[in-house]
Amino acid sequence: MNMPDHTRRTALKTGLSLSALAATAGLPFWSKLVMGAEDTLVPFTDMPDGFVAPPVAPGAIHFLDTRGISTFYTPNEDFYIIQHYNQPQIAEADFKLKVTGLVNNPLELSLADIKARPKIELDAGFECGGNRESMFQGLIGNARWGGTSLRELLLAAGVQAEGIEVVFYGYDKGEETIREAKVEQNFGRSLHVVDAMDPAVMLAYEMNGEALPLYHGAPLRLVVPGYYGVANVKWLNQIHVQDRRYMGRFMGRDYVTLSKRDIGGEVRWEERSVTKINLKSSIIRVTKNANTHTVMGFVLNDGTTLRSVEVSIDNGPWQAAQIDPQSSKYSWKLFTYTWDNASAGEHTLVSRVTDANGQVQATLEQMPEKPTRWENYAQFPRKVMIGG
Ligand SMILES: Nc1nc2c(c(=O)[nH]1)N[C@H]1C(S)=C(S)[C@@H](COP(=O)(O)O)O[C@H]1N2
Ligand SMILES: [Mo]
Repeated sequence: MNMPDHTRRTALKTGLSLSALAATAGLPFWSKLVMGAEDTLVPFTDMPDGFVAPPVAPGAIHFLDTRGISTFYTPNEDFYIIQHYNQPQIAEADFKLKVTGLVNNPLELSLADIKARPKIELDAGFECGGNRESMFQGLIGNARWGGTSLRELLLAAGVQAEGIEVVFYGYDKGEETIREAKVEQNFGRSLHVVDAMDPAVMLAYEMNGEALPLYHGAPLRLVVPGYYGVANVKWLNQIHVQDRRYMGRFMGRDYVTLSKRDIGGEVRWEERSVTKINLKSSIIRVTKNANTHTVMGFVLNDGTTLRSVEVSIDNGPWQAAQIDPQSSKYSWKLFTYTWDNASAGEHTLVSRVTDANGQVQATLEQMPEKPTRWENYAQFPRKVMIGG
């Protein structure tokens, strides 16, 4: 097989099968993402008329119109925005990051101190744990993050043997009612020390080559590749190492998925924190160019190597889609599928992703019973209307 070197490298890096990539060799994948003058959007009939994504505004949430995704990196201006308290503006001179608790060398670092440390860069895509079908999966984005290694910082601080939990506090805060008490708390999330020591975890001050924007946590945020958005603490202010679980709102009460599952042979209702991204794909756009239709979508997961992404039309056989060769371990993976001979009328399209362990994206019927709204990773059938 004749394959350019960089394609082969990408294949090795992402673990995608060479045959899946071969289909894309020769034609740059991005050219399929960008809508040309000849391309028209095929209307989804499952989308309400006049559906619009909310614009970016101070204090507001923003999700993107996934039909418009046309680049591997989400532009900073369109990356989704979620915050649960305020959006604190921290002057660089006032910013500090404290490392406290069960460490041999407590630290207090300025932004300049952090930027003086060795720089790492990594592509990571994520969605909010509350992303869902009703907003057509718009709480999503993929960016190149630049910053410094959390692991190296923790090594410099010297985590003591009893330190098992690393807590990350933001500058933002709000009032919480816990039992009957009203208290002020900062946004907080935690990682087990083993997960915090993963070399991919980063303290990021750059997003797509620019200074981290205010709404995305300026000047410094945590990025935990392969985790849902909630793990990526924005406006980071303090890292605290302790000898027990952190049970704050966003670990212990909110962003907690209740589901019925098999726990070692016993069926139990279980609550678990939203952490690693479940294996998920979704179709987000269909375009028409002359007689050819192109179906496009994304995959997100926790970084496990993928085996395939497939599309089925009107419950027909699963057909292999092509995955963007620019994809890397923790990025989103955009895919396209060329749909030949689409007949006039309404059609149902669905995608599914399979990972290298043979795990297949579940259908809604196969999902564990789950009364909470977190972690919506079921196959998402879409309906389109092909004109006559
Ligand atoms: N400090 C702080 N960090 C936070 C949050 C927050 O409210 N405060 N929201 C979290 C949630 S729920 C999500 S989905 C992501 C969103 O990141 P983004 O706005 O950069 O897309 O930030 C996470 N980090
Ligand atoms: Mo979120």
